[in-house]
Amino acid sequence: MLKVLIGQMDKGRGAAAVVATVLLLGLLLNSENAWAATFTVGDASGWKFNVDGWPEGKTFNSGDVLVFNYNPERHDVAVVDKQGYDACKASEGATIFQSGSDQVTLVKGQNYFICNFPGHCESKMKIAVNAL
Ligand SMILES: [Cu+2]
Repeated sequence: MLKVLIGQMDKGRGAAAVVATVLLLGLLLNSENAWAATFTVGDASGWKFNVDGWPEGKTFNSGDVLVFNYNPERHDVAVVDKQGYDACKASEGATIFQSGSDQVTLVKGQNYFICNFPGHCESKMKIAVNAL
């Protein structure tokens, strides 16, 4: 009975639904990538002191990519939360990028980054980015 139902009544519709779902998912996943913007933090100046005002006036979306350019012998990029941002302190086990040309994908909501070298975050080497 079940076999008959699936075999004769729902087979075509079920297959079509699966195909449609796969196509839709593919579109959604692709469109996010296709529409993602790439921002160079600090623009031509790069990731440096007093960069904290750089996000002002810009609109960021989740999936957008921030590029941090800097000399890896002098700086790094630590992913922190609001507390770490305000206190200029990365938590233990925090993700720290240190290639000198890091690409970081924004997540929805607030994204906080600081330079984890002593004193640098205090010298405004930090950004808070809100992604829609
Ligand atoms: Cu630094």
